[in-house]
Amino acid sequence: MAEVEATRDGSVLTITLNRPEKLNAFTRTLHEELHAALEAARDPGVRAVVVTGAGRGFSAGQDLGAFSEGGDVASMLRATYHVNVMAIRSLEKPVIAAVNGVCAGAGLSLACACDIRLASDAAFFVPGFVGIGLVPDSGGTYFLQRLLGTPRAFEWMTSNRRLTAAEAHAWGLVSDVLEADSFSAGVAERAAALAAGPTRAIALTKRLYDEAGTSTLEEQLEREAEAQAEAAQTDDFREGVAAFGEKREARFSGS
Ligand code: T3D
Repeated sequence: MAEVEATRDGSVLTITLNRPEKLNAFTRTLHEELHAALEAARDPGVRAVVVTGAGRGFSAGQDLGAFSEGGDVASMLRATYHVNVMAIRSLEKPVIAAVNGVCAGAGLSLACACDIRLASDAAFFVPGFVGIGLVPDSGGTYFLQRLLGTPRAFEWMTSNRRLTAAEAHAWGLVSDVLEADSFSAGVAERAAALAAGPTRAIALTKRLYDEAGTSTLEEQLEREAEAQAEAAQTDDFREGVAAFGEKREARFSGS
């Protein structure tokens, strides 16, 4: 059975981490299959991506049975987690982490690398790393610092405290909490809405927010001007303006 499954529904690609008996903990194979699925997500017909987990877990992070103790940990991280985190960030379309359940360690980092996090009310979040004497990796310091601020991120990641979905929402770690029973349907609705949006403008917005963290105001104003010049050349911009004038819903094509 594949450790990652990718399914297409219209212009939404859903990538499911699929080792439910181990809470979708990462193995080499899972990394490789996730990478292949993220490559497939580059297809122009895909306009929104969902990453989720099978069973009661999103992901419990590194498979501790396949742990690289004594091995070259840094090289392993570079060759696996880094590649997939960068693939998500460079993907020119929105990526939703649909956190269906347990989310720990590098699984938490992966969720934070996504553009939007939606949580099931059955989900919970555990730092994990400190529990086994490690530091947050796979972007865990980068993304959590930006999402939560340094004091809260540091306190949480060094406490190993289990956070409920409601607490994660109150902290701003997830955008919304949906009922477990209707979680898949709720995620599908959000993903379809994003996929029906002006895909190029959404991609440019993603890039602008990534750059904003390290830009000066002057640099960022210039980047916005350049991105807007690009967005203004799209069919979706023409359609958006026409739809406004005709008092109807815009029908964006993603071009
Ligand atoms: O060198 C390197 O690899 C560096 C890279 C590091 C990246 C990291 O992600 S480090 C952090 C690794 N993750 C963890 O430390 C979390 C370990 N898991 C847990 O603490 C707990 O399982 C959870 C808090 C996530 C969930 O607890 P609970 O009670 O809901 O479930 P459980 O009963 O502990 O787990 C269910 C099964 O999944 C169980 O298997 P079993 O006994 O039924 O056969 C458990 O062993 C398995 N499982 C859970 N997490 C992992 C795992 N198996 C392998 N690796 C795991 N990470």
